[in-house]
Formats: sequence, structure tokens, C-alpha cells
Amino acid sequence: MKLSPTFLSRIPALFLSCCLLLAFGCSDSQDAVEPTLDMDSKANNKSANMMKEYWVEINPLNHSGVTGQAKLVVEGNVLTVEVWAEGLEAGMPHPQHIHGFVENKGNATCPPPSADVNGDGLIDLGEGVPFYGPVLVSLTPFPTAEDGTIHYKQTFMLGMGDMIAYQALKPLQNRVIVLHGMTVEGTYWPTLPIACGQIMPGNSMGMGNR
Ligand SMILES: [Cu+2]
Repeated sequence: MKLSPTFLSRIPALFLSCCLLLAFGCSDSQDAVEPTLDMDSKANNKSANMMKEYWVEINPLNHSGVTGQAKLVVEGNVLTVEVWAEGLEAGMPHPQHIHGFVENKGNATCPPPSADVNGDGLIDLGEGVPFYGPVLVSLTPFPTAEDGTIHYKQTFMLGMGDMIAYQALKPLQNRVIVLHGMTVEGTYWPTLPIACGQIMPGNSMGMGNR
């Protein structure tokens, strides 16, 4: 997680709550990790060669106007995530994650307007959790959308270090991608969900224009 000291000093408490979620996601995933990676087995070689593609249509939350797409590719324990998005607040850090439920592998969804249980007109991070669950993968380094757009591409080694294992992350179609960070009444709120999309098997063919 690469954040400038100025950012941290600006909104430490809000960001910590996001980190907390991330920590929970990680510990959950490690609990659920099973020793499925037989490095010497032929089965592992077979799965390592199998490429799975996923596509995400990202829609705005909290009237952010943020839209986008994402592409995910899993090959063995290598996860590549590419995100295109526009309409973001420029020059600000935008945390972005894969969210989902590890415990029962229930289907994570993007929160509907009714998720705003306190009726303040915004779906805050916590109000969205019953729908999208905790953070499973933190899509770092978080982009800052210098011109209000994001083109992000990063590769993750699943099951390495703090990274969730594929066994716990799958099925990816039960996960969502959430983008965060927007100014509300003059204060930048880095955890505020601004866009969300369900991960779907497949690619951009017939789904988007990328
Ligand atoms: Cu998130």
C-alpha cells in the first residue's frame, strides 16, 4: 500500500477503517487456505496452463458518475487485473479492491440504494459490506486518476505472502470490484464506494468496446 504521508495525515481514521477491512480479508483468506499447490504434481502443471478470463462492467455508486470496465485473467496462481475507469476525482488516491465472501463463498453483489440504512443519502463502506463483503485483494498501488481516469494493470501472485490463495479467492464470478474515494461536502472520503461491478466469466467480446 503506497500512500503519501500527506494523504495519511489528511484522513487517517477513514483510511484505517479500510485497512482494517483489508486485514480481515487477509486473515480470513489465510484461515481458508488449503495446501492445494502440489508443486510436483502433474495436476498442478495442468491447472497452471489453464487460463481463465473474466470481465467486469463497472457502474457508479453514490452518484459518482464513475464508470469503467475491468479484465481479470487467472493462470495458475497468477492473477492479472486491468481496470479502465473514468469520471473519478482527479489527483486523489482511489483505493480499489476485489471484495467477496470467503467463508461460504456466497455471491457478492453491488449494493443497491436501499443499502443506505442510515438514510444519509450515501452508501458508506460499512453499509456496503453486507452486499460485497470484505476486501479479498487490494488492487495496489492505488491509482490517483491524475486526469480523472484510470488505466491500471497489475499482476498478483496468489497464495504468496499476504496474498489470498486462488482456492479461497475462487469462484471469481462470486466477487465484485469496488472503487473508492470521493469528496463529500468538502472532505475527501477515501473509503466511500464510488463504483462497483460484478466479475463475470468471459471477455470483452460482445460486452464492451475495449
Ligand atoms: Cu474496497
